[in-house]
Amino acid sequence: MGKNVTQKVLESHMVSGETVAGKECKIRIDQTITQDATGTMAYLQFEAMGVPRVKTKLSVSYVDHNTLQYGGFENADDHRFLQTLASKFGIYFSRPGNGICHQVHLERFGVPGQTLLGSDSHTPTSGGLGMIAIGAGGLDVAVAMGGGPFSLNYPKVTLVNLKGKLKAWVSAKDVILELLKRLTVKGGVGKVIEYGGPGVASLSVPERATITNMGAELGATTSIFPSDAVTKEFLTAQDRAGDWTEIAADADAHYDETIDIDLGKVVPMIAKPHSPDAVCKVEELEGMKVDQVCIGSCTNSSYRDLMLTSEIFKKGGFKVHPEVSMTISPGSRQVLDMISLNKGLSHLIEAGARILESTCGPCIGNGISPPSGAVSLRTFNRNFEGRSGTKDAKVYLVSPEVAVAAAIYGVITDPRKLGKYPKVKMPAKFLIDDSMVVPPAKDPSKVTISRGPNIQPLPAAAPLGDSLKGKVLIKLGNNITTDDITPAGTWLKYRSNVPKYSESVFSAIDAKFHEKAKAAGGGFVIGGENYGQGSSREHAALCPMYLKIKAIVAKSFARIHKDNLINFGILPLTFANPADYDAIAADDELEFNNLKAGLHSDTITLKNVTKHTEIKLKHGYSPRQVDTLLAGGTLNYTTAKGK
Ligand code: MIC
Ligand code: SF4
Repeated sequence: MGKNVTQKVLESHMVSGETVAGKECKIRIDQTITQDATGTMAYLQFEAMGVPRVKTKLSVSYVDHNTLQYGGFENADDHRFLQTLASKFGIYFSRPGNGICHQVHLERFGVPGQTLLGSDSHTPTSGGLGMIAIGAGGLDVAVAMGGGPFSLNYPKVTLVNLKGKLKAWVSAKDVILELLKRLTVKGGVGKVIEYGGPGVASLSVPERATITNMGAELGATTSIFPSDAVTKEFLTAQDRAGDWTEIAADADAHYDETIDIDLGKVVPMIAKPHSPDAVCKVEELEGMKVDQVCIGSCTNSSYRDLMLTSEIFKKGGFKVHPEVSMTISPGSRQVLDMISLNKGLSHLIEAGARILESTCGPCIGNGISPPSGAVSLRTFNRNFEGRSGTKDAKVYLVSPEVAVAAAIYGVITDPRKLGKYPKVKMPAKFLIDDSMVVPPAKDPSKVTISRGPNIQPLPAAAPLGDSLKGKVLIKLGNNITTDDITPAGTWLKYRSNVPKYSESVFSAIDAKFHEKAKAAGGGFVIGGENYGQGSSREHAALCPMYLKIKAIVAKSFARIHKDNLINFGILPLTFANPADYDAIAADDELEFNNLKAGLHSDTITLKNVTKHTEIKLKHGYSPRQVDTLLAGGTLNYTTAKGK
């Protein structure tokens, strides 16, 4: 039988394991990326491994999250640490201002057919180029930089069969919002979403990247497009024609499931607060007053997106509505430079838009928090409650077309009412200037790593005993995000300081959580479905580990977070019978006995001492994961194995 694109790339990188969906396998990683908010921990872990130079084909350390460097020395110190460390260990360093890691990587480094592992959940953006690009915790990325393989459950492959062509005022964002509506934030778990069919050829690489980027919101392992003539054209325009290879699914390729989307039938869509899958048609919300519009983020900040925005303002002679605050963050310095040279930027400034740096900015709650109770329309990928920095803000996710229409009229407006749709041509040649990417030092012995006081040593986990006892410190509902566990925004500057950052754990839900956990000497957390969705930040495991949380019992887990918990020696356990979720309350005293036997057999019995009941739990760990947990996490496990 023929192979699909996913199988072709995965199987050419297979190190061990079976190509059977759900079974653990190991793949070789060609490239890695990190960003500053996850990078410091990843590199501290890499350093602890004692490998003198990275063993990948290419590793890039980006600074794009905390570029404002506000309120003190912390971020700037972190950036100095990252730059010196990159230089010493053979890593390229993309300086603050060069752009958002995923956009820059797509433009300048991604290679069709290769594998990419990144310490950011939107790493699948490069799937738009035909890469298998996976988001993971920093520790997994550190292992890959050291030449170790990446372990994952071999995925099911879903074909999204595209036919037809998008109509005017409808764009790639609407396609992925349509999929989120159909599949929900759990719909992609354990799967690679592969795009195929005759409609693929009508989408440019940046449009494909908008779609693969938000595959992260489906919970998918990754998303991928074939590498075709459109890919070749894009790479040629980036002066990288030599990086292109064709990757197409065989005519008789097998897929585990197929979803059909007629691009011609997709209409402008919008995700309502507070979940990327709360999607409806824009026309259903027309007329709602809008206070803020933000265009940017790794989802929608390409040359095409910004030129389109600019052209809409220019052609219609429109201005930003006086009651709307509109911001634009270009995805990369290349985008910013190009729109400034062709005057696209001037039209945005003339229209009244506020121009921000080429960085994540408001997407991660770094500034531009909306006013109380405000409605904010953003071209971003996440609208979790409080992520914008304003707890009661109502954030909606939209395409650039829908964003501009709202910025002009001050109310949610179907963009199809804006008249003639401007055409943005992809440039035949992009402006190439890699001078803000610093290559590593030729002589590493001359580089001293700079460490400011914000860089605190990594906390260590203890090996797992045979029994655990403690209280339920908090009981939570479904779809708890890693933003809920370890928030970003004003806490971001403590990403390199785990003792301080642990004070943020669950702070938006229970401000006293960390004090309670410390007073109890640790304990347990109960969660619902899809616990730990969203960001890949391993701090959502590291900080609870620091607070001595020993196990999380939930109905189900998001992939990256489950791996992060195991990496840091916390047991992610699921209810054998999900109804047992109701049999545990906050403050109940729990006991786990015979853990070692249970870990080897996939059945663990939990005693609810308070309620005098017993509950059966499952875990589904691979033998490697069992050994990792017994050792107290990946660092202990690899040290013990002498790796
Ligand atoms: C995000 O979009 O939530 C982030 C910030 O990029 C995270 C990484 C982080 O928390 O540092 C992600 O997506 O993994
Ligand atoms: Fe940055 Fe937002 Fe993309 Fe995360 S989702 S990498 S914060 S732009």
